[in-house]
Amino acid sequence: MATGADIPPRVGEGLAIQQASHLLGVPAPTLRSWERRYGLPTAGRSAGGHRRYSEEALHQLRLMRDEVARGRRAADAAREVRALLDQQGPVRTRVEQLLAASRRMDPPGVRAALDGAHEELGLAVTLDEVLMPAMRQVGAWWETGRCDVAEEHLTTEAARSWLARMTALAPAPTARRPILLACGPRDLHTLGLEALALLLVDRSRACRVLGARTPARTLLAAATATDAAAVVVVSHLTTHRRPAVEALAAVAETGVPVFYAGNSFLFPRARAGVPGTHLGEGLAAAADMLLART
Ligand code: B12
Repeated sequence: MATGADIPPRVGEGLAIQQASHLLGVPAPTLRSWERRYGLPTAGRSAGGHRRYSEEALHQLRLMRDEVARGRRAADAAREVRALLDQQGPVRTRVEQLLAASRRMDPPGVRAALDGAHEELGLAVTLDEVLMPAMRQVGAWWETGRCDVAEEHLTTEAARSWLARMTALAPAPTARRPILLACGPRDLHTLGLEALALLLVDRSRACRVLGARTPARTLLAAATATDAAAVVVVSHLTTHRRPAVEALAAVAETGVPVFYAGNSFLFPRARAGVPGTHLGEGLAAAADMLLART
């Protein structure tokens, strides 16, 4: 039989469970258990009754694996993945439009997808349900080698330029003390922060985005210089959490209210002892909370 180990598996015909397990780095018993308990994925069967994993099934399993790797319990991870997969209608269409533009390395296409989503669905849904899930998908493609880093960079920059354009068009802020938004001292992931800023300025709230890798002393100086009403710190990688927490603590000591968000703080144990208020996962809900409390 021509099944040498050096011949890459042809997914088109559906992979056997051991091949899928090897490809994804997930043990076969775990794959069986996810299918049995959560119906993820519904693998097809060969004529002999053996599981066969299609491209779509592998995609579902990667999403599941990544959610579990982020630290979610399998049942919660399955719920998240199911919600993403079950998304229908205009939101799904816009996500697909954005991802298709990403695949073509077409920044104007990415911005056009966001324009269309904004027009059809409004700003909050565009950011929380179109842009963020699409970016997560691009990240998963990059991680699994399904796209080059150039595709991720072009998509990110297209999204950031769209956010910048929308921010520039926002109404003049009402004269109030600004909210300062910063990444932790070692964090480069600014997109969530910039999207939150857009939601705030769209509602006439003054804010200042200090951006990537903001040192604690810079944050402190800016909070004083601008007489900030609140400070938000975002951190994405757990390895960068500690300096982010130190920055939060430095500001909190001055009495300015501090808020934080990002994957570094996704789970309750990562929030233990962190000064300030967790903004949660959703951008629109975070904007609501900040507007209500400052
Ligand atoms: C774009 C991107 C980059 C860009 C960022 C550019 C920019 N200006 O933002 C660049 C190229 C710089 C980058 C660099 C790196 N990245 Co990167 N990146 C991404 C990518 C594709 C999108 C990030 C994004 O904006 N996501 C959208 C966010 C907002 O979604 P989310 O993470 O699911 O966030 C949820 C919550 O945490 C929360 N949240 C997050 N942010 C905020 C903000 C606010 C205000 C609120 C309220 C909530 C909130 O809400 C979300 C919804 O639930 C992700 C893929 C992904 N899964 O996200 C990888 C990803 C985050 N990056 C990753 C990695 C590994 C890196 C690098 C270490 C790569 C490297 N080897 O150099 C560096 C680290 C840089 C650093 N020092 O911080 C990993 C992190 C894995 C992990 N958890 O450990 C990811 C997940 C990719 C992957 N699948 O492996 N990256």
